[in-house]
Amino acid sequence: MGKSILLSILFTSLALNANAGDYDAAKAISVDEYDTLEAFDHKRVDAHAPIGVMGDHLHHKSEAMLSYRYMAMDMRPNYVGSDEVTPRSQLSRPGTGPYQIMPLDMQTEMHMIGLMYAPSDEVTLAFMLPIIDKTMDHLTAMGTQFTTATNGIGDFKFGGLVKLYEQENVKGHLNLMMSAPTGSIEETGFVAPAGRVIRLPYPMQLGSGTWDFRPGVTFLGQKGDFSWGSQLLGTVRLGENTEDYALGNDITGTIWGALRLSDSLSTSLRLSGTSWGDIDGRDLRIMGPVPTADPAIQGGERIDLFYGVNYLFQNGALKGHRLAVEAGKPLYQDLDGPRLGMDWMMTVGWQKSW
Ligand SMILES: [Cu+2]
Repeated sequence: MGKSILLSILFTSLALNANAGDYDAAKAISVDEYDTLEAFDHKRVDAHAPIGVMGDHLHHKSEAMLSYRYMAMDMRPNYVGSDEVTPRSQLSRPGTGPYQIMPLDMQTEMHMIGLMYAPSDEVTLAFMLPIIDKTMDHLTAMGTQFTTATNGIGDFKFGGLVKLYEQENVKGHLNLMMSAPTGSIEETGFVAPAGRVIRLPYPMQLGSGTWDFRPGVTFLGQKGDFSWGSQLLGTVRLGENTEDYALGNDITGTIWGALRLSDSLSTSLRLSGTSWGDIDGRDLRIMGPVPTADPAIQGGERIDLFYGVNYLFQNGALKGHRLAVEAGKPLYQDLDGPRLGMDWMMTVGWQKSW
């Protein structure tokens, strides 16, 4: 069931984008009908997507925007397929089963600094630098617990958003982003059962280690106090990293609708479906009787539902500043596993353009 919903989200965001591309055909409809459509308003509060969506809008020539996002997520419990499993049910004594250590939960916090600049009306350049903080708690077969933590900069993203078309109240663009391997993939930590400092498993590393291409297509529309959008975005790993592996490719489709409650305030609902692959290759320094060290069980798919609020200051010293928050929970997840599933995600952001 979950798989068919995931496929329909991916398909719908693709179909909406493809349809939007055919918008020229709308010129065939009567001028009267056309006149009822107002031009897309780039300044209204819901002209920006829910804050959890990246690369959602273009800027006009010579405009720049600075943004800051704080993102937090909590992962728990463990899943095998779409079933929750207890850590204890997966643990066994050495020699009698694969896992003597199981993750209990994981917290990720990210500070994301973004810069956008439009050299023309057709192209907006975008740059993003994440600073990441990760913590994971574990249970051992002996019944003891221990925690590992990593922090530092993640992978620097850069590229362009290229206008496809803009027709009355509907517009679309291509996302052509790259991710540079600036995040560390050599993070270590003291692992109590090993009794020493070792390289930490894949989910605790800060970057992919590879150059990644992140292509996508985004579509936005407005009508009256309602607005909507969709985005299809993928990650393609270009080669292998220095430790002889590549994280799985991924694809995310998302669709949202927003309601403008006033000039300052809008609220949104968003559905997102993601599918990502297993790790290709393996880091020989990442070992251990723990599922996070097995490259072949890291893939999965998930459907998330988000609720968001956008606020745009209309007066005073903060006029033109945007604040937004979005929080979400999975509706469904199917993980190769045993692997920690998502519990909740949240993004708070600030944006200002000049
Ligand atoms: Cu912007």
